[in-house]
Amino acid sequence: MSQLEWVRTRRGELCLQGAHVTQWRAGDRDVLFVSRLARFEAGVPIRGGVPVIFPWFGDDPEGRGRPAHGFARRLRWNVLDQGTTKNGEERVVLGLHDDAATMDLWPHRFAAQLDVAFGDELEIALRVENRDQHAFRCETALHTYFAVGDVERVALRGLEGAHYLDKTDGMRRKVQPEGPLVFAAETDRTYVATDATCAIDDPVLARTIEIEKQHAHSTVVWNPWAERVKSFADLGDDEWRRMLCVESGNVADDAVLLAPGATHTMRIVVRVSPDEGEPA
Ligand code: TA6
Repeated sequence: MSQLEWVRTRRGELCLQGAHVTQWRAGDRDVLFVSRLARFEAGVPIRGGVPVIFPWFGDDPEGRGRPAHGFARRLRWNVLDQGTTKNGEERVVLGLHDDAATMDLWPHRFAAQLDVAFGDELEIALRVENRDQHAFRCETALHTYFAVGDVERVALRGLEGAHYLDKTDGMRRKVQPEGPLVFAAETDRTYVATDATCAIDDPVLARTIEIEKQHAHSTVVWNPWAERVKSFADLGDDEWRRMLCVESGNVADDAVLLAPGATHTMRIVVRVSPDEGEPA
């Protein structure tokens, strides 16, 4: 089994496969969830952290059996740059471009770049460039798994009034009522046309995780809950309670159409309060 390659910094770490951030600490506490059953094997997406989703979100839109959530999270990205910014953030820049294998799956020339800054905040930017002679449409997302004390006790703010596609109800279009989103069952919703900052209020861990989006108009909210979690070999049956996916990107109605030579960059900035600063 080929060993995966990692970049480890003082505040976080990422795997070159998938340019996959698997750890970021605010103070001395982890903010991201990674399953204890995650498989760290070549070609297998890591269950947790921040999977990079490109060029499609969800199941193969053409129904040809291509990998769910695209191929970017299964491939090895290259480190293009690494260093510490003047603000003391540890920055890693990774790149992926088309090759024969990706062309077989998706017949478009592209270059993708992920720019990660581990600091008092976690900043991740995903840039896609159309390197082809024709336009293409793609979906991009940062499928972030957040660690929570108990998903039945958290509240998610920011999506009030937004329209969403409910995957647990045949992708029916609905409108999020006023008030925070609370969780009592399997939840799998794609909110569209909203660039609102979201916030997870977690009374058990006594913290709020804020997810600011830039040029990302979709938020996907997912928790498999107690039954569906059993269908995931790389998730413990009890782990649904300690995770919540709040995923930022441009999917469904918000998919990105890129002309030849055009680029699109989406970004998230994750903050945790109360500010726990550097560990003593
Ligand atoms: O983002 C939510 C979702 O699309 C769920 O429907 C579920 O399939 C989840 O992603 C995990 O997908 P994965 O391919 O990583 O097992």
